[in-house]
Amino acid sequence: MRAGVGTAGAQGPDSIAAIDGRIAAIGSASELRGRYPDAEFIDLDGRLVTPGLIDCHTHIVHGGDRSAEMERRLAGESYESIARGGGGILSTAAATSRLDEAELASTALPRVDALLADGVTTLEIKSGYGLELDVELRMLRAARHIGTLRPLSVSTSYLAAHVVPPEFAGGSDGYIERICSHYLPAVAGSGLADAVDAYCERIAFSVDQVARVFERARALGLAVKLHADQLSNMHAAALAAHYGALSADHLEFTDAAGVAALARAGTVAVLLPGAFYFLRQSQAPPVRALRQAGVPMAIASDCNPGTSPLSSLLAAMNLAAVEFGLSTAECLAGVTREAARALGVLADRGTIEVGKSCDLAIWNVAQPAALVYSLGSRSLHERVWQGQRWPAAAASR
Ligand code: DI6
Ligand code: FE
Repeated sequence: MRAGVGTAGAQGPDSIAAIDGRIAAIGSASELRGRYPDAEFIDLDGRLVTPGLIDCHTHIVHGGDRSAEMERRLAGESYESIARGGGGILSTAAATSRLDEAELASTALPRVDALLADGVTTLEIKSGYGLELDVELRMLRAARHIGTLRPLSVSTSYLAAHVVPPEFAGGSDGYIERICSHYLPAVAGSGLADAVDAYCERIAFSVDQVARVFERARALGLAVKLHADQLSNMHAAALAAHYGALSADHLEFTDAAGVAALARAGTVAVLLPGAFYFLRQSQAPPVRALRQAGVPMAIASDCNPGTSPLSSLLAAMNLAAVEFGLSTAECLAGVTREAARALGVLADRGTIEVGKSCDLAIWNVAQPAALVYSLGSRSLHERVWQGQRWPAAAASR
C-alpha cells in the first residue's frame, strides 16, 4: 500500500489522502495525519488544488505539417475550399499513412507534453486520418502507446467517418458501407477504441450516413460522439442526442431544437473555441441556450493540424471565456467534471471525491479565476496522476 497526504493549508477540509492511486479521504491536515500516521506528507504551502485537467477532444496523433495552409487562408482561401481541393484533412491523411506506430506516437509527444505542462491528466485522442482500416488501427495503437510513454490516462475514439477518401469521391455511401460492414466490427474486436466519432458536415458526411455508422456502433456496444454543426446547421446535435451520444462537439450552428434534444438526452456539449478562433468564425455556439437548458458544457483543445493547432487547455479556457462568454467557474468545470462526463469516466475522475482516481493539478495562482484570466502563463506547480507526483518541470521535458 502506498499512502500519501497532500495538504494545501492549515484549516478546514484542505487535505487529501491517497492510497494506491485513489482518493481515500478528504479532511483537515490534523485529522488525516491522525488517520494515516505512516503516510508520506506533502506540504503544498496553501496552493490551489483542482482535479487534474481533462482534454476530451483531440486529434493529437497525425503526420505532416499544415502551416502552408494557414498562409493560403491568410491570402483569402477558405477552409472549405482548401478541403474541397484535396488539401485539408486529406493532406494530413497522406502524411499520416507514411508513419509507423512509433513515429506517430513520438511526433505527438511534444504536443502531449505541452498539455501535461498545463495540468492535463486525461487525454482523449481520435483516429480519423487513417481512412483505411490498417492505418486507423495504427493511429489507435499509437494513441494507446502514448499512455505508456507518459504519466496520463488516454481515452481513444475511432473517428470512423472523417473525410471521404479520393477513391469514393463519386459515392461516399460506398465508404460508409465499408465502415459499417468491415471497419467497425474490426475496431470493436480490437478493443482499441473507447468510443466512435464522426464528422457530420457539408464537406464530410450527411445525417443519414452518420446514422448508419451510429446504428452499427451501438449494435457493437460502442459509445458514440459527434462533430456536430461546426460550419453549418446539419441538425447534427439532434442526431447525436437521438443516439444517446456521450457528447456533441463544436455546435456553432446548433439551433433551439438541437439544444433541447441535447438536454433531453443528457449529451454533453463540448465547446472547441480553438477551432472557432483559428477559422475566424463569427457565429458562436448557443451558450446561453445551452446553459438555460441545463446542457453540461465541456471545453477541449481540439488539438489538430487543420483547424486548431492548439496544445494548451488553459488557453482553451481563456478562449471559451472571451469568445463564448463562459464564466470562470464554467471554464474550470468544463475541463474537469464536464470533460470527464463527456468521456463517460465521471465515476472515476473529474472531481476530487473519495474513491476517485487521485488525479490533481496543483497551481501557483491565488484563485481559480486566474487560470482562465491569463494567456500563456505557466501556472502549474505540479501534477498528481493516480496518486503519483509529476513536477511540471519533468512533464515539460
Ligand atoms: N473537425 C475539426 O475541427 C477537425 N476535424 C474535424 O472533424 C479538423 C481536422 C483537420 O482539418 O485536419
Ligand atoms: Fe475535432
